[in-house]
Amino acid sequence: MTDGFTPYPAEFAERYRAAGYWRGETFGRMLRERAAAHGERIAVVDPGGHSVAAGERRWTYAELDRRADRMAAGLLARGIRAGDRVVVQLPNAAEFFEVVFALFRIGALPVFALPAHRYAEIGYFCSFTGAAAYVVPAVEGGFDYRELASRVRAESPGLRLVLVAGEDPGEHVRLADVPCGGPGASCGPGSSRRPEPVPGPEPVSEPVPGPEPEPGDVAFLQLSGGSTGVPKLIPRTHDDYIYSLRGSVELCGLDADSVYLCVLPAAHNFPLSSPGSLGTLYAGGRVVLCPQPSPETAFPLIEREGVTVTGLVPPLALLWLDAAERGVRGYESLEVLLVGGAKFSTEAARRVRPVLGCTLQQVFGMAEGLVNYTRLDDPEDLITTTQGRPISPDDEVRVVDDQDRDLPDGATGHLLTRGPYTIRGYWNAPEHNANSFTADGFYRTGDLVRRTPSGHLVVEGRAKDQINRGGEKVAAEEIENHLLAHPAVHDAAVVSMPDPYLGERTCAYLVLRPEYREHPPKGVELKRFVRGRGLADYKVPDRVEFVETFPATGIGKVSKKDLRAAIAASLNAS
Ligand code: OOB
Repeated sequence: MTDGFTPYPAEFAERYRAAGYWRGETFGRMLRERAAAHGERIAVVDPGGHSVAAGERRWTYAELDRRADRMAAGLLARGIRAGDRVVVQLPNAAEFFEVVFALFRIGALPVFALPAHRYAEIGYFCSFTGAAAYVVPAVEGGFDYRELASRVRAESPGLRLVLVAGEDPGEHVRLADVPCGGPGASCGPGSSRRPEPVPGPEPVSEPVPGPEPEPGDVAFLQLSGGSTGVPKLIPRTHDDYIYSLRGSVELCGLDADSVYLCVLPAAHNFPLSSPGSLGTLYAGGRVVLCPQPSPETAFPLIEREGVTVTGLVPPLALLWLDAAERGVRGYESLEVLLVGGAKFSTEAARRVRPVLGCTLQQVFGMAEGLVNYTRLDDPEDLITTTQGRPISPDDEVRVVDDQDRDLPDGATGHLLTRGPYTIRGYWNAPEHNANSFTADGFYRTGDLVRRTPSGHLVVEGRAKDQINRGGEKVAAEEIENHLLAHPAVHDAAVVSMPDPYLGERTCAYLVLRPEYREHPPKGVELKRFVRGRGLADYKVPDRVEFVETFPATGIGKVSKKDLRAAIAASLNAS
């Protein structure tokens, strides 16, 4: 499967194999091996209480392995093939793993959508990837994904199959009716039997028919936080991603006794792989799915399941710290708390050990590849003031000025990176690739960093046109395009504004068309307009400001720097 994929140059691939980073593993075989080694151990705990399943499920490695096989057989029977793209948009439910491991085994590529995505994003993912199938819950968080799926399907001719996890699939197919291939079971699109209860541990089942994916094949498409008009897709291979899992498992101290709480949306790169649920499964540990990130939900689950490690974005870490300080208990078994996705303030970082009694591990990663961790045995000072250093000795990190000239340690510049688990190109995006990668294959992260003498990186800011809303990335241009579709809007510039809780929120500066200036639309109306275009909620501007003209830079471009300064000053004054 090389369509749209920029391969690693042969000499690099050879080097990464020779160094033992790429070991020829695939996700399908990884699960098979874990099931063979310790089939009876619990792999996934889903406490239920969501629309996919009311009750608790505890799946052993053998059961997850068997379910993945049966789901794979059922998907094959319904026409899903190697190389097909399948948009997966599931809440933190056990079925997420059943589906993605089934797709990994077939060699079909999950496209990892987030539960917050709506028509604008999903419609784009389906059409851009030519997705063959789309997997959703029925109704979750008050939102009917079946209706979204019907709308998207009507406009995506390639979308052959919508699978609904949960009881009432509406006009679509119930996910639970797909698995087949169990003892004596029929297998085909016509089979609508209820799934048999899967009995306890039994020998691992037969492999799925068809050629197995190769370790160098693309395993899935992850989403880029983005800074352009439409999101970009990130092709990750079995070899490269599994290496990042192995490295993360080691640096985060995971083993078969680790219990990882998956608090953030399971499909996001951070809770998926840093070390995340896939790292935990790689280590043979236990993944506990958290249906909701509040301390009131998470702490009792940590206590009950003996959770040892979890990952949070900074706003959630603050919420947990505050709850613990108020006397809410239950978190005591936590040994390591990973915080990343956005900058964690030194002040907050210093509270982690005294308040939660565990080791903080800062993580500065990106779905495109490079992941930095503070080490568990780093001095407290490095843990609280830096965002860590790369996983791999072969992660090449350059800090450069505007002309791509290398800067010395201590100077702030653009972070460029290349290495054994960083992509060489976005999927099917030659024009973006020309801007996002240097000629010799370094990825331009868009982050401004400084390197300490110890090799740790400190994130100082961002050069990309993106707002980091508590770890959720908002591409300014994407929102500007939606605002420009409003009849009253002549021009739009979306910038970040400081926020004590999320770090940043979005502010949309608008220049109105002359005929609307006397009676401008209300801010809420514009927000409603953007939401009505089917945009994920976190992308709807938090604030709308009207101006007559935009401040300009020396060469006449909109000066977002001045707009950011203006909104920060006005917030300070109020
Ligand atoms: C993670 O991945 P993405 O792809 O959602 O976002 C990547 C971007 C980075 O380029 C950087 O701008 C920002 O998110 N970021 C941080 C950060 N961690 C990520 N900025 C400051 N401090 C940090 N600790 O967000 C992601 C992927 C894997 C692991 C962790 C986070």
